[in-house]
Amino acid sequence: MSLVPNPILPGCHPDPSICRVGQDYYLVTSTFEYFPGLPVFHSTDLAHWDLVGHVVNRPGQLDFDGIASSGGLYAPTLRHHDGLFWVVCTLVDQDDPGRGGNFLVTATDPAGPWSDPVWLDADGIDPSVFFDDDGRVWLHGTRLAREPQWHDQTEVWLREFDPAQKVLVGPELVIWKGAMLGAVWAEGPHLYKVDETYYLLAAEGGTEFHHAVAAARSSSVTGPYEGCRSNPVLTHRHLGRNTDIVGAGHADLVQAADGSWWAVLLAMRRYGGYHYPLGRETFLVPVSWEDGWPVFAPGAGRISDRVEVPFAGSLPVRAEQGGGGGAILPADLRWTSLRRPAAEFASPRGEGFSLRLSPHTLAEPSAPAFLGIRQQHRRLDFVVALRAPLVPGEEAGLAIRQSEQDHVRLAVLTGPGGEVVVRAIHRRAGVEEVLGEVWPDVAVGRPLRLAVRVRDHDYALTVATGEAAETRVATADGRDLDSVATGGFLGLWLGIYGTSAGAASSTVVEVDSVEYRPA
Ligand code: 6LW
Repeated sequence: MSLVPNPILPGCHPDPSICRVGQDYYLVTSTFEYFPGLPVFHSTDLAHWDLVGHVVNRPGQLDFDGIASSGGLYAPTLRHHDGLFWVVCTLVDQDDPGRGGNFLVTATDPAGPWSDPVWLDADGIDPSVFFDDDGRVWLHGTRLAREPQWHDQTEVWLREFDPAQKVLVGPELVIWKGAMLGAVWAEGPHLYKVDETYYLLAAEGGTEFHHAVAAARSSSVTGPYEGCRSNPVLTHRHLGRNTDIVGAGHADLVQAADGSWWAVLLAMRRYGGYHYPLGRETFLVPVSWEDGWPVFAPGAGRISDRVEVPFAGSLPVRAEQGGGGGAILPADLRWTSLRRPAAEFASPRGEGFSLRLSPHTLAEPSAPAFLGIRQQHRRLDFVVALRAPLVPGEEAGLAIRQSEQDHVRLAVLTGPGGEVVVRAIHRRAGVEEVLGEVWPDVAVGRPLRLAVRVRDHDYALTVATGEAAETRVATADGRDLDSVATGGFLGLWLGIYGTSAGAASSTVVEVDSVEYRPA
């Protein structure tokens, strides 16, 4: 018996989808505009998860250029069938609905390589795939209701898929519109077959405070689907906004090798008021069956911060799960850039990177020189040692990123007189405000240590030279940066960046090390 801490994947890991192959579990989550996209995690006990690769890791697979933050890759579904892993997902461009769409990629090894996408003739988001035991394959997903009875009403469609031709075939059916009258955003559907009955899970209420999981069943894959009388089968919305874990929804089921059932789902850890800078995280709950219906977190009815997984081992918690801490080496799979591969501007060097400045800035939906990792802890130190031989007009440093429009930079600049300036800048809804500035007494290009020391909602931004004590430049407030304040779907990223702000540049910033330490 082992008590496993929830969330199983802390930090921005929304929309989890899971499958089992023998003794091995695999899980993917949404990544929006980050690259590589759709991390693949592996576990043998549902408790310890290793990041083994990404589904989207070649620029030729998908084009993210110009897709604004919180567009990009939405809720993927991961399944395994006949020796092949399948991911179906949506590429979303909120400014250009004609772009992107639903697609399928496959791989024999979940760590990759994954195929190029096959585009599916289906609109909406949150596609899923179900392999029936008669050999038929069924795709389903969510779209705005064609004939809505209320605002933001969605419907779950179902259509057969021909795996040989890789096309949708036959009639399209609408099988679900939500459990509650007036429910918005019935989404994230997944179909299963258990004991000859077809089950549909779908989220509803929207992926914020009112999120919920609903269940329905049918004797036929095409329906009609009968809602569970216990719906919503899991939610935290009735617990109020002061509860620790909010927004529970978007679940996927898996049967463990020992026959027990489990669900992974997203929820948010709120603190310091109704804010959750860590974003939507992946949690685990046990599931039992009663009267032919799934019971989520039996006896508790809610996500707990520790979950008993009888077959879980007592291995140390992995870095991906917020364990350990220390230098994040260049080869660490947690590094992500924006929209395109980091290799286009960064080269590994020792414990860090040589970072070539990009003319793009963090304010553009392009591929700025940015490399970051998810914030996974309420309290942590993120420390960057760098040398930045910048000319006036260029900047490089540390960023706390929500989006193009909302982020905080601790920027190193070279002033007009050739002096080093370290400036904390908050870009809030697209408007920049200087939070503070210091002038370290050091020559341009000499070593600097930039840090953000996160203590709940205080993000203290500091600079130090050599062995000297650090100077606080400013303190940013995480409550201004989380998606409750800014909108969008993301948690915060902490990273390094460098920009020549539109100009051509041959400047290279040497990032000697980056450390992430839970405090
Ligand atoms: C999405 C939808 C959702 O695709 O959030 O939790 C959207 N639910 O299902 C993006 O994560």
